Amino acid sequence: MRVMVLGGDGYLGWPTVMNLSAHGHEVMAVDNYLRRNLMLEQDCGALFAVPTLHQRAQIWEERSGRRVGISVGDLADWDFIAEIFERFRPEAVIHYAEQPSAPYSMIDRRAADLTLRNNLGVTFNVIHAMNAYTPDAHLIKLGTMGEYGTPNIDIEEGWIEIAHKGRKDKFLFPRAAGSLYHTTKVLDTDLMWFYVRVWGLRVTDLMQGPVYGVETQENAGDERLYSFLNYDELFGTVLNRFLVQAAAGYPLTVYGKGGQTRGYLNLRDTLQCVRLSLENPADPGELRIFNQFVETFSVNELAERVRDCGSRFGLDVRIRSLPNPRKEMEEHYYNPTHTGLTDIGLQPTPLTDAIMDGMMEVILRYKDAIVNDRIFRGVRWKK
Ligand code: USQ
Repeated sequence: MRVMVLGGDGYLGWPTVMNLSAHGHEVMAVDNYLRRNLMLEQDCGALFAVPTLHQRAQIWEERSGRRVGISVGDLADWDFIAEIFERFRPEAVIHYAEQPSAPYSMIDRRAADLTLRNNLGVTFNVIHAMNAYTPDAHLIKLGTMGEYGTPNIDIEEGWIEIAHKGRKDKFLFPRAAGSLYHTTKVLDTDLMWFYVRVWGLRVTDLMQGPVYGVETQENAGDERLYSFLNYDELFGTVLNRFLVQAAAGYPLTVYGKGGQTRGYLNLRDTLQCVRLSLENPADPGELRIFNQFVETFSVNELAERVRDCGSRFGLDVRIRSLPNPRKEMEEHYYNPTHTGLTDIGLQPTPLTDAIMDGMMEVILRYKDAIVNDRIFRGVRWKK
């Protein structure tokens, strides 16, 4: 298929570009380097330098013999997005092109404004570009499990049937996001649901949990094709952060009581989920929602697993509870359904000791590049 990957430079975007290319799809990666620029602006460099998109495409072509298209520009700009849609005419669009950090969105008014405008503005333009140029194409949009929050009932896969005063209907599962970033994903879902109803678009919305990992089938052994490995408070996800903290001898930064439970998945499984969604598309007029994670852990459980991993490498890993800079429940019920992706073929990659040790080996190679000051700065949800 002809597939456009929006946000093709990101932590998930670039591995997706290579994965789809390796599976024979014709891929165009689009990005405006927003994440790179925010990392520069906030002094949040990743653990190792990552080549530009054009350089990555060239390295990928040398390695695989496959060519991917690159387009650098801002998808919030209608002229730019209209031009690339008209030229490439995608059969499917994978939309990752959003400011992805919850803490970034909570820094101040300016960061919140950028997050809101960018995320909603891009989703809005993508919907309009698809309707104008490729109305039959399939939109695969990255949402987040954080759209649901942590309700005291089981979380269904996107939808819930409600019986009320003797009548029944199906609704989007109630949302209660925990940051402005997560709230933009809720608004994205509503925007897409509206246009699915009125224009009959076909959409898959992936409610993804925090991702960990760096090596995939396509980049194994070639560090030039690795994804960003962020360990800073803004752009690093918790397990990646804890492994880097362990390598640096920095006590693991458990926020509050550490009972916060989320659904996690390996980067390799993100690639499977996105490709399976692509190859088994939603129907026209359907908003299909999958809960995209493999297993749940509390922050305390992850910290203990990282401490055990560290001891296998002779590291003395300490765990420290910090006052929680976020506003979130630290002890709660959490039982989300997640059968949709396994039904279409996901083969989960659980978090084994071997997987953790593989990540630790990569991180230890770059141990000297870790800047401790980047690890914690305490962006508070409420000032
Ligand atoms: N946490 C700590 N210590 C840390 C970092 C995080 O205790 O040093 C805790 C957080 O308070 C939270 C949990 O670990 O309870 C997960 O935090 P995270 O930073 O890994 O994840 P989050 O900010 O929720 O965002 C990440 C991605 C985001 C995605 C989301 C899925 O950055 O793009 O949407 O995971 S979910 O968490 O299910 O909403």
